[in-house]
Amino acid sequence: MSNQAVGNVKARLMMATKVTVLTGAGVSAESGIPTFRGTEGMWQNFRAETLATPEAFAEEPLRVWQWYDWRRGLIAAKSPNAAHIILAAWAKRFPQFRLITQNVDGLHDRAGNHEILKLHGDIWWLRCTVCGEETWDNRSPLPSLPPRCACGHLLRPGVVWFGEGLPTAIWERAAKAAQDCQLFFSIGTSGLVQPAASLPIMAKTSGAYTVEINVERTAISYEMDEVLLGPAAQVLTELGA
Ligand code: BJW
Ligand code: ZN
Repeated sequence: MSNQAVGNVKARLMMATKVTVLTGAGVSAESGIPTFRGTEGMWQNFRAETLATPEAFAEEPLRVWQWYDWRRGLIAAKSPNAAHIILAAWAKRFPQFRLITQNVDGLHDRAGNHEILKLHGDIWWLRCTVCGEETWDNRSPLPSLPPRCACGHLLRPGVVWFGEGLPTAIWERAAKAAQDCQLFFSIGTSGLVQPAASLPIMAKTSGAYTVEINVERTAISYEMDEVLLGPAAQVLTELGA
């Protein structure tokens, strides 16, 4: 990451009024939460592709719930890092700031961001598979697995699995936020999972200056105006709150 590249982005930040940020698992890596892909990308020896699916839950709800309960415990013991904290400061700094996240860990909330566009849901919400009732439950571990709704049926994690559609209203707001900004940041995401990975491209084709922050180049780097290579907490600290 060159000083000139950081200087370019800092100058853009000084001028900007409309900023949109998309985050992925890499933003929480420095909090000690594993990412999904790459060499470190493993959750208790399982890949998301094998457990984060409706088929896996239909076949083995207990096994899927054991994985989520374990992850909830791990996340509960971690704290937001400098990257989360700077993004919370940016929400106050820019007249129009939109935060879109693929993360389900709730660390952006804990850092102080509000109105987060959560594309893939939230691990602290549970949803009934039959009546649809949603409950927020941060008990860790959960008292019994798999958890059940008051109506007696299975609860599932309130997250979006492969093959499931994203919440429509949130997706529409995220697409609008990508299309209506001057500066768009893609931070700590591999850019492999759709439709989230299309947001940086939507921002660019709508005229935004696009910046990627990641420890390595990704599937979407070639589309970005600037690629700042480095850990998100360090790069965002250099860009400043
Ligand atoms: C750092 C760092 C540091 C590390 N600092 N950086 C074929 C082609 C195209 C699309 C498809 C296809 N086949 C199927 C699809 C669709 C599918 C998809 O995209 N699949 C691809 C994998 C091929 N998408 C879907 O199914 C989505 N729904 C959909 O498309 O609906 C329409 C539809 C309906 C019916 C049928 C078909 C389509 C839903 C996707 C849901 C994703 N869910 C998960 C699990 C959420 C719940 C949970 O957590 O358990 O979401 S999967 C997982 O991936 C999770 C993440 O949010 C998501 C994205 O991952 P992310 O955040 O990018 O993490 P990583 O690990 O990939 O990358 C981390 C990055 O950080 C790396 O780049 C590191 O270098 C970097 N890094 N440390 C900065 N310190
Ligand atoms: Zn129910």
